[in-house]
Amino acid sequence: MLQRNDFPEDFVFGVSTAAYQIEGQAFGGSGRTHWDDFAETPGNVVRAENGSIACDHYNRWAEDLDLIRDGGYGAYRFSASWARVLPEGRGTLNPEGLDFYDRLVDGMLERGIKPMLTLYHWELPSPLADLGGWRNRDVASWFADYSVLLMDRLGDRIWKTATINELWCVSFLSHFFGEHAPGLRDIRATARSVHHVLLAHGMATEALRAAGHGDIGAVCNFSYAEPADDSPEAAEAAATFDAHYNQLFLSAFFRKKYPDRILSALERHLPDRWQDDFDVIGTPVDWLGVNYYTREILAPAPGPWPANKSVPGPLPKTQMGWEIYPEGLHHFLHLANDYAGGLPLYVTENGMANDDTVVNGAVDDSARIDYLAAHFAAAKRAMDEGVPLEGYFVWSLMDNFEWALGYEKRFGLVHVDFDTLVRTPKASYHALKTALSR
Ligand code: IFM
Repeated sequence: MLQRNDFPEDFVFGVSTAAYQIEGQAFGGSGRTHWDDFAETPGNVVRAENGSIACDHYNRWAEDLDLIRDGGYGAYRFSASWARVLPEGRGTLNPEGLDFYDRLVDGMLERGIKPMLTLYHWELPSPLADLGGWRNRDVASWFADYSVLLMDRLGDRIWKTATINELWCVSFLSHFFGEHAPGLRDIRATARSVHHVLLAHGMATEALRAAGHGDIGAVCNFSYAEPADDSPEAAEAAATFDAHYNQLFLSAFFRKKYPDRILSALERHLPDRWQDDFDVIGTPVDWLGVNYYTREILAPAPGPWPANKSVPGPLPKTQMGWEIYPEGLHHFLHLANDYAGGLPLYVTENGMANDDTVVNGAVDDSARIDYLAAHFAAAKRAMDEGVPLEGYFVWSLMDNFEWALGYEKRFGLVHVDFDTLVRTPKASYHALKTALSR
């Protein structure tokens, strides 16, 4: 594994989490979210699990921040729950919620950890979902208002702010593939959610700047698109996947347009006068976050757009069934740099799920150590080739609620026993601590 000294002096290593996955949505006067509704609906989430208790981070945050400090990390990428701050999504504030994030941020600073805040990591307040959620254009201004309100309280201590985590998941995964809340499978809803989530990002960025807040970034997820064979049909299947998954959001942010392949499929479902929003959508950001885990093998499939399907690949896989493909990280750091034209880049998420168990007080997750070592090396190779990567955040600090897959998939450097909520640092936590210590 590469060591701390192999990276520049000011390179930042951190860990990532998200509010609904760790906090415990039931605590502290938070409002209901569309993930609570989705999880309560049979068949959506493994064992019908939900985030109401999660890792109980709402109450155990100090212990968790100690783990980050003791692991030698310089930064913590966390998210705020919109419904914890504004239980109805707008209107009346929940002072307990704001106080929680205040304590959390102060706790980071007391421990020498830089706070990197994500404003939205997927738990839309249910009252806004009732109004159409991401299908309703007004969501963009609701999100901008919430963002300014939260940052007016925290912004004096926040290191960097990301608007919306993984816009592809907010739109496609949730409105086209139906795997995340609100569980829709509808192309018109997808096109609208794509456009509105981009607009929300742009409006929040502009509103935050106008309110005096800076260092604002966008965070996208990427998955390498590999054709299943040498046929032109497989190449087309991979190109279609690459267009909606990897290129759409970068193109919108940095070229102020949708890729042609997206327009030919979605243009008739976009809201009226969508072209007029691109100056807001493309308002400059200060940095770009890259979330990367795996690749997809694409084959053609009968039926309407996207007319492709993922097929199993030959490489070793994680507990998610995801192929381990570090070359993809190298590829996407270059792609991100091509679009972002020299802006600072961060790997804002990378890591793997593993079927980890505690044996005699220890967790042997050597597969995760190997995974991270290979991905650190891929990132370093891109840096040596000139990519301005300034930091790397491992997903995740601890095992947590893996959305529709519940608590079974374990991504943490720290094991969580979901009966007792006891935290046990895994071998990977100890290995990274040794590798990254100064
Ligand atoms: O757990 C998720 C996270 O919420 C967003 N990015 C991918 C992770 C692993 O699936």
